Amino acid sequence: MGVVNVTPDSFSDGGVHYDPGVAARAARRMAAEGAAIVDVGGESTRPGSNGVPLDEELRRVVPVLEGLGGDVPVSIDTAKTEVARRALELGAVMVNDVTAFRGDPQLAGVAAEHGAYVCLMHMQGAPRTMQVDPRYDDVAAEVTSFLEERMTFAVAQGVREDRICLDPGIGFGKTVEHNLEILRRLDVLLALGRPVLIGFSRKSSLGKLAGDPAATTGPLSASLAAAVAAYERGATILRVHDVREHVEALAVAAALA
Ligand code: HH2
Repeated sequence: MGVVNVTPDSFSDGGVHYDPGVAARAARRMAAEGAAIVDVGGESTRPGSNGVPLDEELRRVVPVLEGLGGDVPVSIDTAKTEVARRALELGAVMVNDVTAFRGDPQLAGVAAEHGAYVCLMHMQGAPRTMQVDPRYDDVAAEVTSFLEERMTFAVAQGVREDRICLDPGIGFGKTVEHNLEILRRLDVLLALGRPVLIGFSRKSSLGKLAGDPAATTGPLSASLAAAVAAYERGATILRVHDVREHVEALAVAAALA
């Protein structure tokens, strides 16, 4: 899954794809490089962020979807029903909601109506404060039971279970150690029987592990290592900013598997 952030302020690529033409070209390039799906988002969820109003989010993402004209499989990264509805009408095939339908419960019904794929992600707290002091007794078990409950909710709203993938939400209310523990014990989440998506690409934990305690992003080298490790532990969807490099790394990992 390639990432196209149509935002001025995303943590690693803010502003790069803010122009809709540039964003659509990036999405096409990612698909050509081997991304099976491209995740288009108009709202940064980086630690400390406050969110954007509906009209601004629509203004960012709608021209990108129009520019793609349904040529590239698109996942819409949003927690807002209206944004998801417009995106699905314009050909998006998946809804990626980092609130797992808690932000806007009606979003589930809209995804169901369109027969869309859905990604449900775990987050402790909200982006503005989630990294202040995240705590768990057992992070793998707590993330898994949360996602199991959200999956039950989604299915009750009409989303087909076989359309759902689950994401432990790397960096969303989690310390470096929590993120590592989730990957080490990914089997706990995999036991729910749904495909697992991991988004470790460029996240600050990787920069910290690579030696900079004040890092706010992580390098490509560390992102590749995390993606391969996640793949080897059973993740089948990797959300990444640098598609070509990840496709190459994962091709080698797959050949060795
Ligand atoms: N991470 C980000 C955004 N959306 N969605 C899922 N399912 N999983 C993730 O790990 C995930 C996500 C944050 O990364 P990015 O989009 O690059 O940054 P920002 O939120 O600052 O736009």
